[in-house]
Amino acid sequence: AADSAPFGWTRYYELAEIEAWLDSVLAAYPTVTEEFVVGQSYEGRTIRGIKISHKAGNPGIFIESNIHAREWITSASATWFINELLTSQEPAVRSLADSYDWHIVPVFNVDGFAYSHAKNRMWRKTRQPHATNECIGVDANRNFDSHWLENNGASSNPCSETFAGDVPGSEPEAKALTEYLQKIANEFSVYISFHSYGQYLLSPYGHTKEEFPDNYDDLLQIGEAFATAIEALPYGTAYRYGSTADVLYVATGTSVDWVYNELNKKVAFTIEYRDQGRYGFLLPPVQILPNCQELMAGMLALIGKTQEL
Ligand code: ING
Ligand code: ZN
Repeated sequence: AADSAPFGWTRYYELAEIEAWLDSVLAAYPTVTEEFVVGQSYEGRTIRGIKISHKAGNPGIFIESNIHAREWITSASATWFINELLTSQEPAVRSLADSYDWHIVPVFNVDGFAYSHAKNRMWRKTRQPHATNECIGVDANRNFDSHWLENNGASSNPCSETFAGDVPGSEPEAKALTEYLQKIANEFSVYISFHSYGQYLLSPYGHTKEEFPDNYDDLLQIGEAFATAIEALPYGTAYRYGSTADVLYVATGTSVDWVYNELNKKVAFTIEYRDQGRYGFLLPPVQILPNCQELMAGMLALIGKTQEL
């Protein structure tokens, strides 16, 4: 909106700036947007989302972003994507906006994200202290109640970057998302979790590479469509695809596996954005927009293929 501070996609923003931008978007598009609240973080911040609906009764797509604090490209991409759904005049994007209800949480791990800006750029976890250990925080993407702490897919050591927590849902953020998704389970059929880095589209399962989901052939076809669309852009960026455990590593108690296994949502993916390690989590701001263009190309292909199957 004209009366708010400039916001764009040529640098990264702090939580307060992202929230102010979200407020301006909600104010500028009151008929097609609506705020929702997932819950409260450990430090008492509100975990906010935006629902974008151009038509009642559309199928829903849920996007969870920045569950890991240092993965700043994820919230930059989520805000860009929100802006595209509201402002793009491209027919393919308009169709994506008009044919689906979008539920988007641009910054899920709000405490960790604030900490990654204020104190430690490489922070990943939540910020809840442990009862008996000096180390702080849990890997929120190991804290969900699906195959929790099995198969060495997470750590029981509070000082590990992949600490699963003392119990599933120990983190108020993971517990809140679990409850919120249960509540709106009939409002979405596709779930996407934004991460960086590595350039992958990852499907279930994370918890094992000995087994694959029933619809794995479909998920691979969607992955191929996603990767092909991105590689066709002028940047030629290569994405790999497959099950998380097969192409990346075994990870248990993740949000995507929980949604797939417990909510029975058969189209559930993790996107691991740019790059492949040159800059890693410190993706230069000049790459935000190219990454976003790749997201849109990939998302159009992902949804297109899902519809076709
Ligand atoms: N990678 C993800 C992680 O949580 C992942 C990979 C995502 C595994 C979703 C399973 C499910 O470790 C990063 N870079 O965080
Ligand atoms: Zn991550």
